[in-house]
Amino acid sequence: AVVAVVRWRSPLEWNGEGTTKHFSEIFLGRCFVYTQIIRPELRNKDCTQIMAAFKGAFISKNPCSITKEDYQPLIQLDTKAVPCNKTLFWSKSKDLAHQYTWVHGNIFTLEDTLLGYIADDLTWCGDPSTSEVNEQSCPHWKKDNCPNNAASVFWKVVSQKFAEAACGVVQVMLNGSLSEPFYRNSTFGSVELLNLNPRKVHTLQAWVMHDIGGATSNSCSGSSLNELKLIAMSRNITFVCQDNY
Ligand code: NGD
Repeated sequence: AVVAVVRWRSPLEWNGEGTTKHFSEIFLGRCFVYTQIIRPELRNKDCTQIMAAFKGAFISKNPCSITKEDYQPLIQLDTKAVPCNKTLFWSKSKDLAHQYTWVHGNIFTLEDTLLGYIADDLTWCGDPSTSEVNEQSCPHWKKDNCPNNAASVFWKVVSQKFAEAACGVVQVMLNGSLSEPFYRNSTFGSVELLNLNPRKVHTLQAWVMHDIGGATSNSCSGSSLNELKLIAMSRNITFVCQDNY
């Protein structure tokens, strides 16, 4: 007799939270809100196609071996660039940066663009043994020694594209209540800053914000901002800094 042994391999276990519950519904909901209501000029975008391209990057794959190429089909579906002088980067100041762009209405962070808007605060990963998302656990970007996880690679790819497309004056909001408001290994320091195109971007304007009630400081004249200034200048980009705008 032939005995078939069916081995059911369960998804790998990781130290991070699993894929956000109702991921597909949230993804499609956000995509429709963005393309139908926030930017109706994008109303002809196909959200189902965008989600298929997004999932195609990581579904059924080892969640620690995701590559930038995996996200290329997705990137090619998002074509709308931010107008010149309207790009805002941030580092360790997400909430304030988003409150600012929300109130201002005509300045854009990555999360005010389609893919950033859809993915912000979501968690996702796949598993080689299934074509579903892994809702049990996903690699933790610090605890799992897994730098090429689905989310980190995604943010690297979209941050790079966002920076490459910037033009004119670009702005960055930094957190002056930290000892290193500019941190070279952050996404801003390691991806966005280095992918600004000096032929298109003439000035980098830094806004260094401090906690209200915290110690007053003038971070713009400190060593951390000086490091940023030197990198900008070496790339032929004029650097301007203001504390507590
Ligand atoms: O290595 C990581 C990592 N480091 C920080 N964070 C990380 N997530 C990973 N998967 N892997 C998380 O990203 C952290 O919890 C923050 O919520 C967020 C940004 O980290 P932060 O504050 O250190 O700032 P970064 O300079 O690294 O990145 C912010 C800039 C900003 O101009 C956006 O255009 O880079 C763009 N971005 C990068 C990563 C994530 C945005 C996001 C986002 N919306 O979650």
